[in-house]
Amino acid sequence: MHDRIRNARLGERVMSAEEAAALIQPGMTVAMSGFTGAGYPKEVPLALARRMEAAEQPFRIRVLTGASTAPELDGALAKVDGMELRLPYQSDPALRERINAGTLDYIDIHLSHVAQHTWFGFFGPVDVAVVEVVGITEDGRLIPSSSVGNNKTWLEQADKVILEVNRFQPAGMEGMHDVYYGTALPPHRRPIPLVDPEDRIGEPYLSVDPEKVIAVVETDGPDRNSPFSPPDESSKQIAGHLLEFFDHEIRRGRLTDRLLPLQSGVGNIPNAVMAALAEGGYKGLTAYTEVIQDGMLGLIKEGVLRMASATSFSLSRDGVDEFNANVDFYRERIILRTQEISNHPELIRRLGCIALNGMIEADLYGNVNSTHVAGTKVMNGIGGSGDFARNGYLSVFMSPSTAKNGNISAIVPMASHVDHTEHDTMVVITEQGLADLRGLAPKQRARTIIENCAHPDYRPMLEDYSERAQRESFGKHTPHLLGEALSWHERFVETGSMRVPDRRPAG
Ligand code: 0RQ
Repeated sequence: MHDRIRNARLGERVMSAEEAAALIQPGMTVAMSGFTGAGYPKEVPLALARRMEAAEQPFRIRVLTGASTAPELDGALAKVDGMELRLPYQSDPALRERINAGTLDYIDIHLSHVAQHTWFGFFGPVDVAVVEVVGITEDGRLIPSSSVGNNKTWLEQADKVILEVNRFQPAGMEGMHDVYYGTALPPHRRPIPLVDPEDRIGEPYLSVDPEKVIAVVETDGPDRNSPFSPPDESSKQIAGHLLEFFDHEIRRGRLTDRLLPLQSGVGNIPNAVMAALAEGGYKGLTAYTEVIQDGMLGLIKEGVLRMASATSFSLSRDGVDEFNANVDFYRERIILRTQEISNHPELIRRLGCIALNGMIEADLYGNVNSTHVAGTKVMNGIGGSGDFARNGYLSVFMSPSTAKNGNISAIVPMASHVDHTEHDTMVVITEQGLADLRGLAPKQRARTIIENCAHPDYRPMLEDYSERAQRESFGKHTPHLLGEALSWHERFVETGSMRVPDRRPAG
């Protein structure tokens, strides 16, 4: 393992995951690496969960991360009820269950805010950082892993540091990262000198004060590597509407055939969009985004994408094999940055990103709910969607028009939880079609969304609501029937369907 731990002083701190986990005390705030299932510590959280399970006196910790992690971290700690607080974005089923049962506090904040809120002291002191790295250089710098996330902040803000050096991650990643050390606190901030997605403004290594490193643990395991499923029919239709829209914007002279730097969420629809871009004959595009999925590797290989800037990978096992086999090629075309830079509002606004994100529901006026089913039950979290939607050149939200076998309409009278206000939403797409809301007033927005995006089963109900709201609403600027606006969600919670009983298909 010494080729991965080249610093003699830190090499002396090597110990087992159990010994390292024993250094974490009850009630501590522990900042962990990890973003969308990549670059999270693989063994110390598991050892800590085992210790929690065996403990006579139950204890819990507060956990801060980059974004979602994996069963070995979020899942293991949630199962032993080991977290009293978790932030930000998560997607683990066991953790989600606990959060929705109300037994642990989950704070869902914009991913660009996490580092600076830590620096501002909003979460209190950070006791320990547990950070996965690919290796340690002779002079003690850290080679970042498959995600950078908030690691710079964790290493600087934590009192003590535990490093996991993961031999499974390819050594060839060295040189791929760009860690910017120029951020300061208000009122001393300066412009961030990045004007192109391919600019390198920092260093390829993370720095750590060696005095703070209390343990180094050797690991050898893969990331979460969720399997990749080919796009389904409705995702393909949504991607088709988006590409037609791009063509329209190019014809109008508002975009060129190089588009603008793309930000794309994770999941089936973004994958379909990536596949469609390749089929659409695009070349030389760039991505300024958070996550690189399998689809983006393919686009880089084909030259559709000239380069991609992100903070993390989220690859399937096949994607990892492809990346590892061609790491020298991808290192020249991919830059992984800290998440405060990948998601920075100043940079997203300057670059003019095209923000492409999924949603749970949108209402008649374009308020978007990305996070809470029936306004109360969290799915994942806002992630970076708000950073990009508020600040991008274009902000697009996409979803199938119905969920749960047609029992839920993704277009509702009033959003039951608002992550992105009507002011942040420019385009809504479902498999039914695309609503371009730019330059439209509220009543025009409602008409466009109903006509283009609503499923035919729900369209008459939405038209009926909208017409009555326009007649009877207290104020007529953004018409609503306040007693009825959330009745669709109420009906779903009570009956399992948003349909009114006499409109349900027979049988
Ligand atoms: O439920 O898992 O039980 O089958 O939500 O829905 O259609 O598979 O779509 O995977 O793209 O997720 C908004 C959750 C969409 C995601 C959301 C149910 C549906 C299914 C998943 P099942 P799909 P996706 C970059 C940007 C916020 C963060 C973000 C998300 C499950 O896109 O988390 O954008 N976005 N980050 O059945 C009830 C509805 C529903 C619904 C969908 N209206 N009511 N359930 N579902 N719509 C990444 C990061 O920032 C890290």
